[in-house]
Amino acid sequence: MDKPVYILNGPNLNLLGTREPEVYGHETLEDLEARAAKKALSLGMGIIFRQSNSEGELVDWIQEAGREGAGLIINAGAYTHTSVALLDALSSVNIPAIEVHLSNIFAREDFRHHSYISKVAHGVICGFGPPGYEFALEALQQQIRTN
Ligand code: CA2
Repeated sequence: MDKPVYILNGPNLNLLGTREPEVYGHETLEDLEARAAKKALSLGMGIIFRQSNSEGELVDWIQEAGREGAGLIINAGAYTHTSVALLDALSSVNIPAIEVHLSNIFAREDFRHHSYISKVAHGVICGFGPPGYEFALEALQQQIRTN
């Protein structure tokens, strides 16, 4: 696989490991990146791992992934539940996208049960904590191979 897979993380995920460990666990974003990098290496995939608190920056990166990536994994954080802009950006790209959440959003508040981006995601992985990113890499590899 020549092109890298983009792993994009949305607002407040830079705070991982510092607060709310009962919901999001103890791993930091850097730990998560290291975990994803190790898994990607074992699968022979390259990754570009990023986090932003800005919706527009995430839109720019989705467009970049569409031009330069083989696939996309996105944990859009709270924008999952609010952003038509992210839905539109994901709709515009021609690569498979997998939506990931650390927590089980369906076991939480009602407002987290709806995702704008699930409609255009190839699949959704939620509730497994950091290993969810590894599962997503495996799923994405299957998607990329079969397309
Ligand atoms: O479960 C997930 O991965 C979420 O995407 C995380 C978002 C939340 O808004 C979604 O409903 C589900 C929030 C990320 C905030 O992360 C924090 C981490 C540590 C401390 C505070 C926030």
